[in-house]
Amino acid sequence: MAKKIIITGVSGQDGSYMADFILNNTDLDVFGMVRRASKPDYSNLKNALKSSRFKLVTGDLSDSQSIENLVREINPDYFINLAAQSFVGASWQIPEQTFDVTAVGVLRCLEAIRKFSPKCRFYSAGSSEEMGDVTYSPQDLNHPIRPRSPYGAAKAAARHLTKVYKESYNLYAVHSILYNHESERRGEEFVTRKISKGVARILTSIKRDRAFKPIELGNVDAKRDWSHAKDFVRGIWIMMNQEKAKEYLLSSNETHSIREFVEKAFLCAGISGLWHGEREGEEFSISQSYGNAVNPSSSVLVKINPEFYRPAEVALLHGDSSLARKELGWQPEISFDKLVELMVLSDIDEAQKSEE
Ligand code: G4F
Repeated sequence: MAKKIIITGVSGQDGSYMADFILNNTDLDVFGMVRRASKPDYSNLKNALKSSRFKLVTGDLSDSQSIENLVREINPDYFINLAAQSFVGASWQIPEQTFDVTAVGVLRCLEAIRKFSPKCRFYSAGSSEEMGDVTYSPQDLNHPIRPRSPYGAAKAAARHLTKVYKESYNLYAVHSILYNHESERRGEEFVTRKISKGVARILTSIKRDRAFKPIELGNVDAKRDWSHAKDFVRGIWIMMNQEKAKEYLLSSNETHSIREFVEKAFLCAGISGLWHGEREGEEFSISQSYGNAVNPSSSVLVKINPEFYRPAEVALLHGDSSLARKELGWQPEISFDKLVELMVLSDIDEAQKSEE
């Protein structure tokens, strides 16, 4: 009989790439958990839904009964939790819901596994947001936990819970620190996708000689360690198939500012810009002539909007994934430049199709 895996958050970026990876590289049956929704969005699951080994099941991390029922009925060999309230910015507006889903949700999964399927291997995605106000760079697993957001605090709690359950009940339970990971499937509220979608929108306007509005961003000096999500799901699967459960950290080992992401993203669309002005008045404007194509009323590509500042910012994230590289033989295959290019070209393609 084929082995079985439950993946939570399966319609999101990480969950859908994980489902694709498992379907393409193993013969496991995949049970993708989704929340009930009146207008479900399964656009990331176009590939997975074609497979007879893929099944959608309904469950909710905030509902222990639903998790217990799924674990009891499916009796999975693996349970990969990629669901969360994952938008850091929103975690100040909905702190309780963030903590309930992101921290207590992990506890509900661990309890269900302990009670009904103790041999099942459990994984839960942790975050570099747990590092928060960093004290050194690059950060490794020894870095102190200093979260700066309700989201980061929830992920830190989930990390402790996973360790406690692993040690108390001898479960194969892994929480790994994941630095930022993006893709063409990234949610549009995250800064990278907001930029790549904005670049595609602006390019379309320039080509059609239409005026355009700039992309509005918050703190462009924050630095992040970005990888492609596909590289991370591969790393997670390697972690899940070791002799012993162990915590790892996945990162590109590079750090880049939002500012740099903006510059590269516009260059991928053939648009070069220059920063000018200071603080809230800073703008990124077109630095070259596009002949008649540029409407003189719109040359500002990016402007700062303090509305997108956070109550507390994580200024710098820069990971050190040398342990995972050494012990798991893992390393990212998609560079930062390639990641930016993939995202921008995919959004340009989408923008062009929607104009046709
Ligand atoms: O893209 P972000 O919203 O991602 P953030 O906060 O780093 O969190 C992501 O990575 C974590 C791992 O480190 C995950 F755990 C988490 O689930 C998520 O995937 O923001 C990145 C940076 C921040 O410093 C933010 O202040 O971009 C800055 N930023 C500047 N302007 C903006 C904007 N972020 C967003 N979302 N929107 C802006 O307009």
